[in-house]
Amino acid sequence: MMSSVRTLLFLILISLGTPALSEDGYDLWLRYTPVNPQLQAQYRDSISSIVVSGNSPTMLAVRDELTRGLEGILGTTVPASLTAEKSGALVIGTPDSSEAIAALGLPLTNLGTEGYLLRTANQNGRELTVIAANSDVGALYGTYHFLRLLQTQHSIQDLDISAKPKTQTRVLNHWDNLDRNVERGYAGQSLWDWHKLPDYLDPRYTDYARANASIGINGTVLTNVNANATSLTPMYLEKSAALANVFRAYGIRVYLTARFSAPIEIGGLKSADPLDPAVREWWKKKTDEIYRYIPDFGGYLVKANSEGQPGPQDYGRSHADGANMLAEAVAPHGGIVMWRAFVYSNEEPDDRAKQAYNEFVPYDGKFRENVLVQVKNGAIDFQPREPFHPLFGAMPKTPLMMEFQITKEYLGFATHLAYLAPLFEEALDADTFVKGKGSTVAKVLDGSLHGYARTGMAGVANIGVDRNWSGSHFDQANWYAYGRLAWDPMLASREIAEEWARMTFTNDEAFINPTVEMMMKSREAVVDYMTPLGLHHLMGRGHHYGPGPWVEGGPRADWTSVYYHRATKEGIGFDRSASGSNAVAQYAKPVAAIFGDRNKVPEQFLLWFHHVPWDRKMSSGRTLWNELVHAYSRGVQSVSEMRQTWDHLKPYLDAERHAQVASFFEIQEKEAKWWRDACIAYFQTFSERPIPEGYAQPEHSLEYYKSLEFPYAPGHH
Ligand code: BDP
Repeated sequence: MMSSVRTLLFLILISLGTPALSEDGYDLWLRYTPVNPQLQAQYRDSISSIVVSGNSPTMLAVRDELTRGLEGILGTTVPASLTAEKSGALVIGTPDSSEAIAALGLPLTNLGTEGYLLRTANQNGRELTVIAANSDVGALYGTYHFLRLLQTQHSIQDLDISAKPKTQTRVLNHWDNLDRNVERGYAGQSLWDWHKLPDYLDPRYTDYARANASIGINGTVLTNVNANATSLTPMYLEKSAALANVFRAYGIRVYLTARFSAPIEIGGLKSADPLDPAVREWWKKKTDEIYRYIPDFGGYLVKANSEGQPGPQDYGRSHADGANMLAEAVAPHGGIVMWRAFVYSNEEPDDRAKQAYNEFVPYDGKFRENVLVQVKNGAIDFQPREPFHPLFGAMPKTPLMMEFQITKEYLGFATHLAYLAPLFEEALDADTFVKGKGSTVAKVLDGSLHGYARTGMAGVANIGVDRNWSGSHFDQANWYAYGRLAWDPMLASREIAEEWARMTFTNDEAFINPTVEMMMKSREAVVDYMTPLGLHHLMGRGHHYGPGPWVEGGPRADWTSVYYHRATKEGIGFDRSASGSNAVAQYAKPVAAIFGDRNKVPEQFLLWFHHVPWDRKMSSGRTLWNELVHAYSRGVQSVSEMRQTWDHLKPYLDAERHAQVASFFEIQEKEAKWWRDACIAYFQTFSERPIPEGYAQPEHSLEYYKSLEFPYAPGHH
């Protein structure tokens, strides 16, 4: 009796699909699990052998990845073969390395060094699947694309796909310190085990490179923008060189941050004046030395004259003077300088949102050709929502690259689910109108709008030693989406979400649809419960954990919340229209006309650009105050819904990952409510209006929220 019940249970379980084995997230989106049996049979029919041409380290990586991937996906080992003599061969290489590919005469000329073709081809009656490129790295990218097709259960019959990246420099910026503390990092310590380098090469470095190559990332800045000159000393260059040696096969170049005062700190000079010949000579020598360690060193990333960092202005020189000095040093080696536009000063009385534009626009055309100016997506600082940075479109003669923040410093650290691709997409799709309608930020970045010779995108990494790399399973999606968008800024966030979810969890539609829906609304939920209607910079002081709309005083006005929300008894919001700071004038006229008019500005930016009376009627018919309460409440509600959705998805994935996401949702729900209640309680002291009927009162007093302290919140120093 018992045994037949057991058999029955077993059969039911089988028919439901075997519960997945426990997973810890380490494999990211490169899990290579079996696809459904029908497809598996089809794939096996199409691929009966692998022919990888060439034996460069990159082609060895191709062979390893394919072997590993196909074995997992097809559930069988696909033999490697030297020639494509049989039907069903999967041939990978370049016309130089592969006779079969050369003989096909494929249209590769327009694909550059990183593009590739995936083709089904016929050769002397044999059917082949071909991954062809002009370079080994192109073949590697093609390989990952091919594996992605299998992982997401696409047909590989009659393949005819060609792709190449739309930006050249696609880098992660690690804000990693030499003591392994990661500034604004929520996934544990830095991956770079500096102390054990260069002798011990953690196998994880290779997996890091694989993950990046799989999404087209081709560079990594190893060190924090708040830089330490020690990273440029021989001892550390040797360590960086060891990492570069691991990454090279995967098409990834190493970059370092350059501390502007390094000539003084490690060079023994009296000055770091960029026009001083001795200083210039020092950087040349130092750069030559770096290239001796790392022959394909990518170049420097620099944060200068910002938040206390040294820079050319310490000597009365300009950003262009500083950037050009370093650019001259790397130029003979083919390197670049990424000079950050994230500059603002408390001494400057003007609106912080205007300062980068004011500082940089006069220098358009004054930078050397191998300098890219790296601009954050918005004019303040990686807030949950910002209008696009007015510098985009305003420097036609200077290549601008985008800087996104993948680590969620302002969107709930690692525990809140906030899928960032919609945020990235919103910035990329924003229309600058500088050359008429359709002059999107994406077109600035891919170089097409202004004819930039150099292009790039940077993402501040969310990676650390946590087993799942990013601190949470869903934060892996942000790393993934960043890479995909750097490769092609026109991709749709929803498609990226689906692709990622299929590879990371399962192809089961019953899981995919609700999960993608949940991801797509997740960032909007954060905006709602933290900073709705254009509010910004309301977080706790220093560590940026939790709400702190009351933050005022201290060393700098532009590091307080009151500077940004400007709440009074009459109203709330920062007047950046012509009657206020006139930041709107930094945008092209058609944009300025919309942002500058409180009746035309999208409500999501209302309080970013305008100071608005509490009783103003919103499009919903509610007063501004009631709308604010409504938005904050809606954000909390959204999180509850996401949490419930996730509870229902339990049958579709392993218990380990499900449980962690589930408990993070509990944290998020609690913290969303905390944000809502604290902000409403605080803003109510200005609005002096009741919480509208049907909405909950804040759970605690304002004094309680203000009394909370978090001296050990992660990511702070
Ligand atoms: C801010 C971070 C700070 C960074 C700075 C930057 O709070 O830790 O150093 O950005 O981008 O958002 O330089």
